[in-house]
Amino acid sequence: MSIDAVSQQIKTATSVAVLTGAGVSAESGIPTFRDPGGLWQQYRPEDLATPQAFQRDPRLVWEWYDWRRQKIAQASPNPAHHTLAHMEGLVPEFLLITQNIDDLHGTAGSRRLIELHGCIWRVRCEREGTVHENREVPLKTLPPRCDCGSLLRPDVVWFGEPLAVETQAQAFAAAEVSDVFLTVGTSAIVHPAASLPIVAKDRGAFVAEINPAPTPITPYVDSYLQGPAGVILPQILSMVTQR
Ligand code: BJW
Repeated sequence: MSIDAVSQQIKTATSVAVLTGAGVSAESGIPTFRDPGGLWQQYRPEDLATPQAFQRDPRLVWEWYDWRRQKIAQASPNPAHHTLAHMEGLVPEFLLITQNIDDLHGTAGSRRLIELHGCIWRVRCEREGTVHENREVPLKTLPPRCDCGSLLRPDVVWFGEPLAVETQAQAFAAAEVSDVFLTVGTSAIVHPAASLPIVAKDRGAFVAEINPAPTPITPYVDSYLQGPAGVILPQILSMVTQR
């Protein structure tokens, strides 16, 4: 099915939910995880994105996050982020569910937004569990510490950790009631996020995928639009806003 068909579905929808992944920020110069040259080709997730890795070597983990913070700080939202920010005003019920921690959707103006895997600009005290914003780039002290003396960690979700209960519930509730569900720039292999399009499809939503490469869910979607999000999403928006 074509861009036109997806646009028509959005035009008549009451409820639209969108799941985004690292591919949405690729055109802003932020590396993805699993593409050729992606982060997981250079680094092992076991060394950098698990609670065990942080316990073993908090400095190493923070050096990696500090490097990523520097890259993200220099990046700007691209047409995919801007289009999704615009789209939330066109549909009665809209929720943008991102796996990205870079806050580029927020910077682009998205407000009906949930960050499933946390945010790189927040830190959490290991002892007290308190969370606060920290945008210092680069960080002066590695690893950073809380006023209480305990280690601070990035407020992100690592492998083997549960997602925030309320955030996950909101995402699944939106998938269940959506008329249209878009999955954009994600390899759709990390759960529970990867279950969202399947849940939406099972509940009767029209599911469309935007990605230059097919993923494990491509055979199940109603429309696979092959290409970069920064090109395809603006084309969809332009058709949705056409009289
Ligand atoms: C473009 C493009 C362009 C390129 N335009 N597109 C069920 C089955 C099997 C395993 C599990 C399961 N349930 C849970 C698990 C275990 C695990 C998991 O899913 N493992 C899989 C690898 C198999 N899940 C977890 O551990 C999760 N926790 C959990 O389930 O807890 C349960 C629990 C309950 C109670 C107690 C304890 C536990 C947590 C997952 C956390 C993921 N964390 C990371 C890193 C942290 C954040 C960070 O530092 O950034 O999150 S991993 C990494 O993968 C990151 C991403 O958010 C996530 C998803 O990746 P994404 O976004 O899809 O990126 P890529 O690179 O994979 O794909 C990019 C795509 O873009 C590609 O398809 C390109 O083609 C495309 N693209 N350019 C559009 N221009």
